[in-house]
Amino acid sequence: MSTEPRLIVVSNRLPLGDDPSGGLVVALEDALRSSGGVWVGFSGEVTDDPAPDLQDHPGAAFQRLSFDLTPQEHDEYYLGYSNSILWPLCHGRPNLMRIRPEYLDGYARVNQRIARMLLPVLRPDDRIWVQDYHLFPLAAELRALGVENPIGHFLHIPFPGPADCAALPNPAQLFDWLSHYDLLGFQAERDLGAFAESARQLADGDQVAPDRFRLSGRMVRTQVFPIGIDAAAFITEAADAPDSDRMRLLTGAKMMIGVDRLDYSKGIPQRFRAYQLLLEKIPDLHEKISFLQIAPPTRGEVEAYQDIREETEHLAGRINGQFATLNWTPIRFIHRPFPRPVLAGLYRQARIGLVTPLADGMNLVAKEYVAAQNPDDPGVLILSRFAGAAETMAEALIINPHDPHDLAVAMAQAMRMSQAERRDRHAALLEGVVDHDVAWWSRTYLEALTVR
Ligand code: GDG
Repeated sequence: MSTEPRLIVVSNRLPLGDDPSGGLVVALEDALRSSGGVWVGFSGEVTDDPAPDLQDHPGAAFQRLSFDLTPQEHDEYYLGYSNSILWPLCHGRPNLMRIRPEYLDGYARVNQRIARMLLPVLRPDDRIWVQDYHLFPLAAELRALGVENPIGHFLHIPFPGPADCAALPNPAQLFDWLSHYDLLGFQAERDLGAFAESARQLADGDQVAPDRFRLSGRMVRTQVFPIGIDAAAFITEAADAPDSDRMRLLTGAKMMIGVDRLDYSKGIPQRFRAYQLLLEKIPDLHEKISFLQIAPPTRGEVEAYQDIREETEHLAGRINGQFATLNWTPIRFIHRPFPRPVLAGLYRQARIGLVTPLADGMNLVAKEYVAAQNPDDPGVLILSRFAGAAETMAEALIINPHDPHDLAVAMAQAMRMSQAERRDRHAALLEGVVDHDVAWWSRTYLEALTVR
């Protein structure tokens, strides 16, 4: 039996038992298994009777506390405040925010409800680890109920700078919520810097040490913990991927791949325009390069997501109309998810991995693409400087996604890069992905949370 204090993980969405597990789920389940505890989150069900449900996790030494949302809560807390205010704000798109007072009410109410349902399962020495922007107020709600346990927060997306934070109806409130945590974790130095600057300018925050802030009269520790993937598992999955899942390219073209939820932060239209420019400028590449973009749907109820879908479909159609031949489709745009092992095999087959977000907390696709490569004949990662991953993946071709010329030049460079250079860059990237995997991330975070 472990002597560590128990762990309570709270995330917006509880992973489903039969989820194709991503690295984050595996790492958090491992941490829960080693110390025991509870994973708390939304069940995914929208119902009129949202009673919480506590169950043992099948075959493991921890429990799951799931709750449903009412239709109103789903609209106001999830689609509203979380994804129509905080998401665009944190991704530098305050113009896409839809500010409505009822969104804030619903967001506060759901966080309060989660705090109340957590109270009866909490033990005095439990550590509480809150994930992401849906749950900023949770520590304040728990403290109001008398909870004194260590509470940490990890933000998976970028933290907004002062100019963007100022677009919130009440910016100081965000910092007041955050002041109730013991530890605030960020993906990148860039986010810690933005937090420090915004806290100073908008909430009288006082940086008393490199990793310590006085906020609303309380002390909060801050640290950067770049998230990783389950590298060992992904390397095996990609190497074992069956040939039958491979993409058949009639002309023997080299494949370029993009894999992203269809989100306006991911820079998909910018990527399409750069590809169009490449094909216009270098006709020699016709039939030699083929672009596969997998973009499963997400948050389709929010208007900005309907717009991005139309824009991307339109662009893909135009590029194919302009350049396709009887043997060659320049771009395949697939608006559906694929199983993880198929993705792993496609990454391995692709000569170029395109990760070009306009803003991104980390971007795990960049790390998955590197892990999936054959080290003897690896592909080239093209990475936006606006992904958190760019801070630790300098051997990628780092580009500015707003500049189609810069991106098209990188595509051409990747197409003709020598095997020796590809191997050197890949070896350096792979070392970082393996050393700083998701188990390292959760271990480092929990050690920091435990030292109070
Ligand atoms: C947030 C932050 C941060 C994608 N399509 C399919 C599929 N995926 C998987 C990818 C990858 C994951 O989804 C996407 O991860 P990202 O990191 O790219 O992006 P977000 O979803 O926006 O995540 C981000 C992350 O949190 C972790 O902290 O890195 O910055 O925005 O694993 O492989 N998986 C399957 N089929 C698909 O079609 N199975």
